[in-house]
Amino acid sequence: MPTVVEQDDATYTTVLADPVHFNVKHPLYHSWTLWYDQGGKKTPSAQTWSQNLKELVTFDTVEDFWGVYNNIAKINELQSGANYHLFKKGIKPMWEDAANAKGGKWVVQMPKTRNNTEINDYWLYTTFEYEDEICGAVMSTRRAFNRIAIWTRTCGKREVCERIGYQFKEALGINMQFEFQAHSDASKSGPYNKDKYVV
Ligand code: MGP
Repeated sequence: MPTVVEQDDATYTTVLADPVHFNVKHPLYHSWTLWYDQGGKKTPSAQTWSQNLKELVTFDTVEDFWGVYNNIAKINELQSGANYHLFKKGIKPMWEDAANAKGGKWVVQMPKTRNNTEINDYWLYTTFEYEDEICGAVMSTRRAFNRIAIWTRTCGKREVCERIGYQFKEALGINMQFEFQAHSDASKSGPYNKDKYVV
């Protein structure tokens, strides 16, 4: 029997009550766009790399998030080298985008387990106090490991940055080292460690 919430003269059926015929949606604070790239060449040119980025879908409600999540290939089903990028609408998942240019990323890299399914749910746990600082998240699968990264807007504010790192680590509940790397360093070849924080 579906749970129906009655309010004034309107009748609302939630997704929990009836996953097919629900008529009310819960807005998210932001619209989010999901992008995909299948990886490949070791050091692609910026042009080749961005041409491989595919914009998949944009959503702005809880129900539409679940619709997407339940219908896309799970991360452990993607070919090695592939990445999902979930970014606030309007921010491209690349260093060059103005929102990312002065930012960086918190990264954790996990060896693949035998059933390799834990990675599929990690992005459900990534909510933050400094919400404005968050640009997006990248989930990556490689031959021997999976990786999740949270991209932030500004890398100069050490305190805020570390707070995000701690929250990210707490949310995932993984007892490993999480590292922060500035995009300006990631985009250079050779040694880097300018804005590198660790939690
Ligand atoms: P990656 O996938 O972030 O690194 O970037 P990874 O996983 O260490 O390397 P992989 O070879 O195992 O995939 C891989 C390469 O993609 C980089 O060296 C760049 O050539 C290119 N690339 C990645 N990003 C996020 C960007 C970007 O934002 N802009 C541009 N121009 N190139 C990028």
